[in-house]
Amino acid sequence: MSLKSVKVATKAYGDQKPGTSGLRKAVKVFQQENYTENFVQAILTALGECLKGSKLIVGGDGRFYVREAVDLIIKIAAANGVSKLWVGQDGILSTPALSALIRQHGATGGIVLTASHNPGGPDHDFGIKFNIANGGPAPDAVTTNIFNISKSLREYSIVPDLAADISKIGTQTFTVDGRSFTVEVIDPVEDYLRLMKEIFDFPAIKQLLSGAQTGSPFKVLVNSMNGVTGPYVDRIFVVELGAPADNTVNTVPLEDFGGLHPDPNLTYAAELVDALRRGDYDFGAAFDGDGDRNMILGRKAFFVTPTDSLAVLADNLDCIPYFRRTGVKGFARSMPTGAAVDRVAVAKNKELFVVPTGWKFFGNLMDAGRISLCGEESFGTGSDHIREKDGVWAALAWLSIVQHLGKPVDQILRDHWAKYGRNFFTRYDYEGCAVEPCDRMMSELEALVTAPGFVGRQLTAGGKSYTVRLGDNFQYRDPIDCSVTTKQGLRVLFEDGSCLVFRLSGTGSSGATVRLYVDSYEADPATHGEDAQVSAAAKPRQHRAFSLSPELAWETQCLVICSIQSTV
Ligand code: VG1
Ligand code: CO
Repeated sequence: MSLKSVKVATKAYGDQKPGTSGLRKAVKVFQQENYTENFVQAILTALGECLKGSKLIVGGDGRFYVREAVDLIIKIAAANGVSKLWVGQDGILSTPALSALIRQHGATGGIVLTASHNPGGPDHDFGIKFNIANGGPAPDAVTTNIFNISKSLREYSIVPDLAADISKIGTQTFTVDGRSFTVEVIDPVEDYLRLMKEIFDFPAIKQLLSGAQTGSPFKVLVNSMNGVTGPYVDRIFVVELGAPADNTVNTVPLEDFGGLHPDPNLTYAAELVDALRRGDYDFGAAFDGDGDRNMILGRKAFFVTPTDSLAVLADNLDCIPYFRRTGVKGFARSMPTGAAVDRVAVAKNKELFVVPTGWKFFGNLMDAGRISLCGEESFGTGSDHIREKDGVWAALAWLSIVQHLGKPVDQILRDHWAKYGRNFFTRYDYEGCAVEPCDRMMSELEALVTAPGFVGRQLTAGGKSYTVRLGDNFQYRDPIDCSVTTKQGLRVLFEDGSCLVFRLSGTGSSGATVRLYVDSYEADPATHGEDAQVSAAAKPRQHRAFSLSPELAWETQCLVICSIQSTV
């Protein structure tokens, strides 16, 4: 069938500025006239000379509006001279699977439809993210270009009559403006599964789960929170690794995540935490809406903080076949992430990089072969097998370590702390704040922490004294392309390695979210059994700083400043 593209006049929107991870807004914003069309056109236009004949991967986390968006992307891509799209069946692809597919097919890039851990449904959030040819989120230069194009867009191109069926696996070819345009609908799980099997020793993990290794089954509970990982988890854990079917839950991706907030942390994955507390499971894992975040629990809901998870993985990577093949390169973490991995890097004589928040900052380091493993405190862990963080990969990596060491999760952590000391890490989020007072708070805090004389001050909390080593607004110079990214969060670093960080979130769909990160280091084994949130070292600073209502951004600001000043 021969089809023709048309140009449609549109008015530019001024708010299509991608944040930490793509453009995230309420569904209703994307449903405005031409809003989604404009942004998709801006992404394609930004490809410049690479656009004609380009090949893209398209898919999303199954949330409300993914199908509509996939349909628009197909029609707009066809009109813009894209030659081929690989689309996940029914529009489903986890973020890590999409990253893997870009690399596998040598695609020009990919379009990821997700607002990650933000709730889904007609009254909640949607998002569009562009990933580049290495499989990773577009770096700032690309997203800035997309934003600039979106601000002056006058028209977009579309093939209104192109009807591709994304419910059936197979290839559909169309002739558009005399050119050939192919849509290949693929199984979302198949290629990802193959990659996991190349990375991990599936038979060994299977033996661990079945009990063939130790004489008693190692019982796992995996909760997909009604997000995109469901099909991956069922296939990998039940079909391939032989876990009983009832050891995976919430594995049907739902448009509204069944009303869940698909963010795998102690608050929102309470269902998993409760089940582990009550039951006799050895291991629990939960993932976010798009499958790139993970939470790991041990017996009786023993919580592995992402900061510790990264450090333990770093310490044990060579028990995973992939890393035995590739060798273990350096490690990296985002700036607010606790510094536990830093000590592993020192012990193993590996390079350690500290980058701004957001996975896009790890891509260059991986492409250059400088790092094997990286992570963020926000439940993101991943390696250079792809260029996104990867929830299911993290769970399999943990199972590999448990299998290899022959120790349960809690014991692995205790042994790790005994060897390296422990970082007590906590993050506080103050959501739904007004933008202006938060901006004011950040600029006043910046003045305070960068003032002459701040370095060297003694701050005391809980009877312990901390000397300020550095106060700044974090700036990052990429060691590979030398690009400089400024204003990535206010840091107060102390001489013992403890650290306070304040930053504004870049993933909210409205208003401002203030994040406070507290990382305290304790070498003393007597403290290691404590819960991170009541650690002697961490608690006073956190609670003195933020004892008022989070909605009161201005008061919060006063308190933060008071807390720092009053301890001087
Ligand atoms: C948050 C996290 C950050 C993560 C980002 C995307 O960003 O803090 O570490 O990379 O979400 O995660 P922010 O700007 O709100 O702090 V996801 O799972 O959305 O792709
Ligand atoms: Co996510």
